[in-house]
Amino acid sequence: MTEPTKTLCPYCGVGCGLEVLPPALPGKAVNRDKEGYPIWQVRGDRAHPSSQGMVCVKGATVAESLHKDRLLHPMLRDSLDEPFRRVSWDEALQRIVDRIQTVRFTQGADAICMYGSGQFNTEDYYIAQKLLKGCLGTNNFDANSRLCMSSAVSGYIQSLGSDGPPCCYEDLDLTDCAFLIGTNTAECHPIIFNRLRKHHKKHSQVRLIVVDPRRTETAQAADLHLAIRPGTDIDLLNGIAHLLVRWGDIHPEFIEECTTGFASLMEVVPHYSPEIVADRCGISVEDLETAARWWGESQRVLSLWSMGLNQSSEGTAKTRSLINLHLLTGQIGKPGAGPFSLTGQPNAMGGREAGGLSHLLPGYRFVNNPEHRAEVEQFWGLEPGQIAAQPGYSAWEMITALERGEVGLFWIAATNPVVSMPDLVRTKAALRRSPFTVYQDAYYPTETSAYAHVLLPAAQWSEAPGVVTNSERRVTLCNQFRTPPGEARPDWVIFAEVGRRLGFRKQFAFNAVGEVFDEFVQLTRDRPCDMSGLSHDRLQREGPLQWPCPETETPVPPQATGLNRWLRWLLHRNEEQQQPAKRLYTDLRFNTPDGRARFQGYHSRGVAEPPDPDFPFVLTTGRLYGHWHTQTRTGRIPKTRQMHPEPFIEIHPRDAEKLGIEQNKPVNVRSRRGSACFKAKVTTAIAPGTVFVPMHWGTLWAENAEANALTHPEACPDSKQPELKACAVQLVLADVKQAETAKVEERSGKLETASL
Ligand SMILES: Nc1nc2c(c(=O)[nH]1)N[C@H]1C(S)=C(S)[C@@H](COP(=O)(O)OP(=O)(O)OC[C@H]3O[C@@H](n4cnc5c(=O)[nH]c(N)nc54)[C@H](O)[C@@H]3O)O[C@H]1N2
Ligand SMILES: Nc1nc2c(c(=O)[nH]1)N[C@H]1C(S)=C(S)[C@@H](COP(=O)(O)OP(=O)(O)OC[C@H]3O[C@@H](n4cnc5c(=O)[nH]c(N)nc54)[C@H](O)[C@@H]3O)O[C@H]1N2
Ligand code: SF4
Ligand SMILES: [Mo]
Repeated sequence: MTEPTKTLCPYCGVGCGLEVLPPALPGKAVNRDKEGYPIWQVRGDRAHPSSQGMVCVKGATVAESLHKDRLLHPMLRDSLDEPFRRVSWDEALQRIVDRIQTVRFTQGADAICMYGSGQFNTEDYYIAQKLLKGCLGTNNFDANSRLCMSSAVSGYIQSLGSDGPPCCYEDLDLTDCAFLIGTNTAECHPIIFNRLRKHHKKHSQVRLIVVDPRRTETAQAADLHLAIRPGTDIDLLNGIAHLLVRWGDIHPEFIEECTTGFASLMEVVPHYSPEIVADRCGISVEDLETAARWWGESQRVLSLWSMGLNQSSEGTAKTRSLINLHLLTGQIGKPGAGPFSLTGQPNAMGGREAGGLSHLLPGYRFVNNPEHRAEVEQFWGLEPGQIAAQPGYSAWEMITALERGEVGLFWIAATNPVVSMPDLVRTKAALRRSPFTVYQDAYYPTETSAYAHVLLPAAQWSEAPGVVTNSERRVTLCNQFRTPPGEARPDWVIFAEVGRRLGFRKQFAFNAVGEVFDEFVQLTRDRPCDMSGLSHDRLQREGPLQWPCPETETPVPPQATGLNRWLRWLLHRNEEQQQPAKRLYTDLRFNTPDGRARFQGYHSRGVAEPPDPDFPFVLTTGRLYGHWHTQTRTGRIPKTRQMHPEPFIEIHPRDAEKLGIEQNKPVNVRSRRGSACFKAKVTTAIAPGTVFVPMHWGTLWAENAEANALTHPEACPDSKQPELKACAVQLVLADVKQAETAKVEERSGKLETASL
């Protein structure tokens, strides 16, 4: 019998285990796609603890995307106006190395920038950090996680002392009250949602609250849907805190013994009476009171959040305001409770562990901490002072540095910024100014390849082994089961080769990816994300494991002696139910110097670009169930493509009527930065005054339907995460004739007339 290969779904941060079998099994017909191409067979891995055999449509169909339109060879050109010519790896890499040396010695190392991705494996991330931050001495490595998780990272760090979601998926089966805010879990983390939904259906006392300006599929399953105005989350969260305090539904012992900064919250909370909050959020006082009552009376409150909070000009304040509620009520460090950030990409977590943002170093360390720098320099065999003391550029700061002509080499890998960055008019103009852009991707073309001087073919999921961490801190080894097409190479192999050619032979003397992982985990020793007990061999043998996973598991020292009776009881109860690493903070000691979690009260500032008479609508953007980001995979799979064949704009019937907009008629949408045109989807699922467009359609997949032609780059001052969830737009009924001739480009290269 053919043994299946164990791996993980390469899409979302749920991290469902997959088993993969070859297209041809003995005695069975060859599994083929519609075009007759043999396709590997994918099924859920029942032994994977995170997903227990479940998969959604994206995981089930992923194998159909692997062979289409791949970038097969390195390609090169001297200017963006020339065609690419195929070159050898040797020529491409030497060109990059020569350019790096020129830039280092003329402009300085900080003129080199790399923009990576939560779709790297942990080993890719780690090697990139070693190359950029270590050997080259520039912290200009940032990832698309900046557009995704960085407000959750800064919120956790500031409130709890370190990054890392404290919860686990079992909490979905144990909670009494699930509070989902700014997350369309049903479409974006479907297997998590299924698990929660099952628990909710089975136990009538379990409450499900969803906070989202849109009546999403997630909201439709809720007992209470709070359709707040975009950007009013802090008002709502402070409003709930106000009522919890007023009703005495708080946990004084927890606050007293386990937290600091309560006074800071109390300065803010009195200003958020139910009437004021209901008015600002556009909800009823009754609904607000219901939410607060359910939070207050539940034994176990679990909150889930994702981009509706993170992608905001006050993203850190939003995530901390949510964590405040958990601290106020002691809803953390116990089963079924806690603030649970759902990670977007498959390895956004691993990226954080490996230090893959421009202010981080491996092992949850910080660039601006001299001890952390010294530890890493010593470990990497570098001179003291080689790691720069200042954080590097964030994703958007790389764009502005390009605008100023300060970047000599821009290296993009495993992300498609010409669709996913905010303000695409500016982004594209900045990329056109780049004197030398390397683009390392699995597919060709993508929207970004048009802006590259060098294209490097990357081996993707299925073609290179590596480790990935999912939202519940569970680390899975993804095994290779296909050979890379053409000359494609794994990302870490490419980075390591460049490192060696630059003269750092000792630092990049790896023979196998398992050695890279072994080295990386040493840097996590005694850190909050301790993975020193993990190796590829162990993960192969024992299956996926959660961190912290120290090399020698020392029993947790009894912390309970100084605590009062209530806390001792809680601890004892937890210990009985716990496996180590299942949940963080079960000893109620946080990763701050004094072991206490920190309250911080914030006033809401609202969105960075509020609507006004010229741009009267708030545009919000997001995702659809069947598509993944910029469609490099899901656009090439018939099933997912048919689920969502074309872009659209959601608009409330009242607004549509006012503007004379009819169902399915084209609408021009303009912001201060750019414009786009979408078919109208008139629906009461969106509130009046707000419109929604999906983020998935770049110029390869539809004409003039880019969400990010409209968005702006204003970002949270702490997390530097741009506000992709709100900008001001105007809507104008489009000239139907003009729209009818709009073309949607088929990936096969044909042009077909869209039925706009
Ligand atoms: N199908 C699918 N699944 C995915 C992905 C994908 O591309 N497709 N991508 C993955 C990635 S990388 C990510 S980051 C996650 C994202 O997962 P989610 O965050 O669930 O997805 P989004 O659709 O971006 O946004 C979530 C919701 O935020 C709401 N929202 C907008 N503004 C506000 C606001 O001001 N307040 C509140 N409370 N809510 C607001 C939107 O209406 C939307 O329903 O999904 C992951 N899973
Ligand atoms: N308006 C708006 N914009 C958004 C968002 C939003 O909600 N609204 N969300 C933001 C968020 S949360 C995210 S995460 C980003 C996502 O945005 P992107 O990162 O731009 O989206 P992807 O399409 O996932 O791009 C991944 C690229 O990596 C390639 N790839 C896949 N596997 C590999 C590999 O192993 N190696 C290499 N080298 N390449 C590989 C794929 O072909 C693809 O081109 O978008 C952000 N932009
Ligand atoms: S829920 Fe996420 S990880 Fe699981 S199969 Fe679907 S896309 Fe893949
Ligand atoms: Mo994301």
